[in-house]
Amino acid sequence: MLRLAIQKSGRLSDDSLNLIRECGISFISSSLKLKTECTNFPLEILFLRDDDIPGYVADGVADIGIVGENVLVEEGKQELTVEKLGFSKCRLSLAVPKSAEYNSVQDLNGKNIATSYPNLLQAYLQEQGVKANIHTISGSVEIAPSIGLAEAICDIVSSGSTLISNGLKEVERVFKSEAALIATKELSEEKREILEKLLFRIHAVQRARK
Ligand code: PRT
Ligand code: ZN
Repeated sequence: MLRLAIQKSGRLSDDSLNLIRECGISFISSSLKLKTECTNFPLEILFLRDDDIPGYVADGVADIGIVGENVLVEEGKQELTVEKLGFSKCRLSLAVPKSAEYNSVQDLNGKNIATSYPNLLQAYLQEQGVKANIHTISGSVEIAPSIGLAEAICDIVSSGSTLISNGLKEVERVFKSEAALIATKELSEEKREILEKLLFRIHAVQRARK
């Protein structure tokens, strides 16, 4: 039996479960259960916080998982990637108050930037030769400029409407992300075969969607 970790409840959950269902795999899901065994395929599903998924897969507690590349790369676990899945597309962007004068990323030198993605942001700033102070906060990043915590933020953007409603404008795209299938490094022969079967079905679903 192969163990798959997916997000319990959030932006990845529905698309992750739909993908499994479209693969013809049946299971009973209840919002109270943290794991479920599929009835017609050797797969067990664990429901976790998305941030915990790369660690569980790296440690082999789960064999495979579905997680956003933003979380995966932030946690330094991109080597677990098997393939991109094409949903939950978003970007990690820098934004400043819409009234702020902004010409280039160099304007962020010496500024305070609030983010939940300090590693991705640091790598980007370093590449651009910018030295800024990164303030790591776990949520509500968009309010940081209006409460005086930072002059800029670096957060996930999809439609852009959250930035607009908080009086911010997107100025740089730091990282492009989508959901990815990840797998632990050491899979037994038996589990590798199940993964191959699952990938075969995923590819068929993806072809049918095109
Ligand atoms: O509880 P748990 O820790 O599992 O979930 P979470 O709250 O950490 O994550 P969740 O469910 O919000 O997002 C899961 C994953 O979905 C992220 O890691 C991304 O890979 C992906 N994703 C896709 C998004 C978005 N789109 C998105 N729009 N993650 C977050 N957002 C947020 C963003 O943080 C901002 O607050 O939505 C807001 C911006 O949206 P727009 O459309 O207004 O631009
Ligand atoms: Zn999370």
